[in-house]
Amino acid sequence: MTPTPRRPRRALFAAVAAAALGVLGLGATPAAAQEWRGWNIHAADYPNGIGMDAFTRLVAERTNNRIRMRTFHSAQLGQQDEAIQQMRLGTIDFANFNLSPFNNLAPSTNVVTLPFLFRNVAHMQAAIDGPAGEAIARDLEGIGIIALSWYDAGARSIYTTRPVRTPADLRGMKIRVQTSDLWIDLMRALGANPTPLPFGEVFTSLQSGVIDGAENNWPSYESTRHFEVARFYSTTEHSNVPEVLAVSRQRWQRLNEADRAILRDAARESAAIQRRSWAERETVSRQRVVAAGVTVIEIADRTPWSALMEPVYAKYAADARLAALVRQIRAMP
Ligand code: BDP
Repeated sequence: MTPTPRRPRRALFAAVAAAALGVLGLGATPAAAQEWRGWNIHAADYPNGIGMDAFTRLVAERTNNRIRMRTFHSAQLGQQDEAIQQMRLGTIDFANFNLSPFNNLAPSTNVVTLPFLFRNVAHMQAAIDGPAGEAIARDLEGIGIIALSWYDAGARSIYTTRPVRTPADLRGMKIRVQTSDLWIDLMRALGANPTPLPFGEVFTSLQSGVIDGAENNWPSYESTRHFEVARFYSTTEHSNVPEVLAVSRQRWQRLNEADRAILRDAARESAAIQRRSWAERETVSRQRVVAAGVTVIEIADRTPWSALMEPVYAKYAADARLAALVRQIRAMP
């Protein structure tokens, strides 16, 4: 049967209009037409991409494809700060973010960014799966972002173009940080010259000498190839800030309770997958950079570093609510 020419055109117009309204967050897109756009800063084969792909697969299976999600890996939808704005506006539907870029927007994220707060990964996980996660989820909801689960991001350490063994070696060096006041103050307290830059600009900035170093975990140091230009990795392990898998509140508000439960479960399962993959990738990444000739400077005693962090705690954990959260985290077994 040949359709009349009018019908498809009208259907096409309706679909385009529905999509446009959906993008603008103005109208309810029919459930059958849901196609969610996801943001990921990392490549698809990074543990976070593996976690996100598990999330979207589980949601598609459990909703019989009513909710189809597509993750745009490798920052195809923009850099981190733009992506956060787009999530808040509802033009990006879901994403995985490190919690540091929320420091200036959601106060409790400062707590889990604080230097030398967590004793180890298990301590960090207990905090983020417990009281810290609850506080952060509330703050994020207030800015239009619904936290569903928490991903690991290991310990962050400083890497540079010249060897750094003590805070004195860092003096005056330009070190890239994420866009966050806490990070700027933290680097300043260590004696460095903090330089906020988007993640995607770090490689060329190291190459051209705009910065002398940056700080990150093993997998990011390796996957971005920063190790090719910053050849010294000092294991300062100064922060264990975790990550969130989140959905835009605009989308969330249009879901019924049953679908919300499906998303929450899928997100939790994806976090378990991400965390397993993370633990493996940390080892592999370290081995890869060492094989590529990077000098690893083991910081055996971190006291000279943590001793300088007093002003950061005084400023970012001073507020009664946040100070109580810090105490609660420290008291965790
Ligand atoms: C990585 C995080 C990523 C951040 C990046 C950074 O996974 O979300 O954007 O660090 O330093 O470890 O910007």
